[in-house]
Amino acid sequence: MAAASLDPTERLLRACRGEPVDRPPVWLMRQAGRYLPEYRAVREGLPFLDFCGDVEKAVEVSLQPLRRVGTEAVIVFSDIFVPIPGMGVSVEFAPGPVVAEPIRSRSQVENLRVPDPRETVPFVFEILRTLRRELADVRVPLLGFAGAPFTLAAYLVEGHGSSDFPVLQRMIAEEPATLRALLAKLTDLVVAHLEAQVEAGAQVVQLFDTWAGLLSPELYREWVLPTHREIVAKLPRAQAPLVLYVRDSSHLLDLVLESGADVISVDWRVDLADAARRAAGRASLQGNLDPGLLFAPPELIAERVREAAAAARGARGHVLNLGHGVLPGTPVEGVCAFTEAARSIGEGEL
Ligand code: 1CP
Repeated sequence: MAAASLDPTERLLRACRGEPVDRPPVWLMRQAGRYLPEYRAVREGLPFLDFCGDVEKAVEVSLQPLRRVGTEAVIVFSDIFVPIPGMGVSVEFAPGPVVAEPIRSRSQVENLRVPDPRETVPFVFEILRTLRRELADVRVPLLGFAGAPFTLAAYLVEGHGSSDFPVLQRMIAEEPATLRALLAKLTDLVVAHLEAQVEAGAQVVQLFDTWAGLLSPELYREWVLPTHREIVAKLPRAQAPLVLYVRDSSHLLDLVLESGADVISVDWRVDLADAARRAAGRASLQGNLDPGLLFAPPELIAERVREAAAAARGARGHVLNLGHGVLPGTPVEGVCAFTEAARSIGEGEL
């Protein structure tokens, strides 16, 4: 029984919950950003955190991809680091987050506050409320998001982005109690931030654990899985399903599935058909095209989209997306080819 005329909100919510749909919904991680000339125009000249706090501008850039590239969901424009200054940590963007005084000692962790984000970053919720009003007529769903505790900790401990986070790796080995205390505070912050986003109108929330894939299965089970399970348990998932994204997680998929998240977002290193078998009805899948594919000709993009949809057919639900964010410099036509191909998937093909 695949409903013929679902609106975009019903289609996404049903796909997340594993209920029948006419075709997979489509959106893209990092669908707002530098690849769009109109984003660069609005962003011009403002420090990144000020930009995230400017309600009018953040609403505008959140909506840009809807008009321009035919995405079927809007993700609130913000960053995983937006709630962090409220803990008492000063952060700058260059262009990624840079922490002037990395968190490496027990006393620094003890001094971190776990604020109510409604008080420290009220603009995030105002942006969400405004977006929900704007989207009501077109019935486009609104996503909220947060960085997962491990990924936030990776930047806080290292001080900046890295390909292998050596200071963090050393802390795992030598200062486990400090790291555990930091993860506990970040978990509380993430729960509070996502809860407040749902209260402000987010209909789905996504947790980004971009760097957890660095770990071996043993370390992931010890350091990451408990944070995911706690977040899954504490969020009002009947109201807003939770999508969990772990980049580079092909060696971790069974553990990621143990989180209990409604949707597991996988990257292009994961075989979707295999992931669907392993999920065995426990979770829906999201993904997983290589963002680099969007530089290819439209016919090739369309073919890969159809292949992904077919590969995910065994999953209880599938949300078409990339395996990571849209790359800066991606041709807008490539992004349009992706969403068009997704929208043209008919019931007959699936
Ligand atoms: O305009 C600019 O120069 C700023 C670039 C930028 C943008 C557009 C940053 C700095 N953040 C964002 C927005 C952002 N970040 C969104 C917006 C909504 C969307 O359209 O999807 C989201 C969901 C994020 C999430 C985010 N920020 C993650 C997790 C997802 C991922 O991409 O892995 C991470 C790791 C960050 C940190 C961050 N913020 C910005 C940058 C450049 C980075 C990456 C830093 C690094 O290289 O490690």
